[in-house]
Amino acid sequence: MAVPGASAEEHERHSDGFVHLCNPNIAAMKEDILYHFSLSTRTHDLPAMFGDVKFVCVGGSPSRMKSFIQYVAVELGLGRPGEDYPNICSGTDRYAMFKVGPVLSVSHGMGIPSIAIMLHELLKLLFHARCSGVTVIRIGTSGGIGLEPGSVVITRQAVDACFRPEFEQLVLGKRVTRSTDLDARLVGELAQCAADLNEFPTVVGNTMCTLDFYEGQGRLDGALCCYTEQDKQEYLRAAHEAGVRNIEMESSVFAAMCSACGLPAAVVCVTLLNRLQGDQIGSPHEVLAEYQQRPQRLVGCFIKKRLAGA
Ligand code: R2B
Ligand code: URA
Repeated sequence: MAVPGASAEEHERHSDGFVHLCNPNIAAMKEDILYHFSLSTRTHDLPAMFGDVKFVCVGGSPSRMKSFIQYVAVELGLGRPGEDYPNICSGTDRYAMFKVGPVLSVSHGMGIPSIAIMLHELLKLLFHARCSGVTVIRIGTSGGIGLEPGSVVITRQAVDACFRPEFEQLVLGKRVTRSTDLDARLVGELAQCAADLNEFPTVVGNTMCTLDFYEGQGRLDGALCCYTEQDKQEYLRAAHEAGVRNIEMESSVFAAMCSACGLPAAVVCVTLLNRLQGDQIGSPHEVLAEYQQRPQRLVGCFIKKRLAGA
């Protein structure tokens, strides 16, 4: 079953800037428990806590999302270096969430199932909080194809392991396919920020989203491997031919869910290695730590520019 593209009516509904859940059941619920955030509409005043959110940045690790909020607080003149920000989801260790001013930073763990659970609850949180005009950006790490390690990729299109711009999920035992459209205007704005910053190589390209880090990304160094170096090279070169410049594990469902709920979304990932040259991530810790700050710096610049109305 393919879910067709948005109708004119749906488009109109989406362009009012509010979050539109694609679920008629939610409005009828007396209480909505966001279990994996340890938040609820009964015990928390979500509009008061989150109503002013305009930018949501999501990324894999809790510590990276905490350091992002500390970085962005200083950049926006809303905090001092080293200032501490409490984890809003301290009642659970599934995800971590931090906020400063209009910016929310949330961890999502690794892989499609983990980010999908987080996104269901995040989209409902933004809906219950009556947020409007929210932009969502995933900042993360990836493996590059034919790029110098440390390059940043702004995703034009998230594609699956067959290079299709689709996210497929089994719902009630049937295949449901959703498109993985990302916001073209956001891509342009982020590319402009990268050019203004001029601090690291940045490209716009397709991002392949896989179900696994090892065999799913054609690595030869997992516990299982049923192909040769030549097979791997052919696959990665075919991906490159299809416009793929990096590989990670969350972009497709991220794009599909944000787009379905009417939220402009972008994916900005740094590449930790060039997969045409190897599989192991062997750069020193300090080098990798600096690489991981690159998407943060780019998105920090974007938020600052947006808030300045530029
Ligand atoms: C990038 O890095 C993680 C795997 O190491 C995964 O979450 C991803 O998308
Ligand atoms: N994350 C991935 O998913 N793949 C890589 O190669 C590196 C980081």
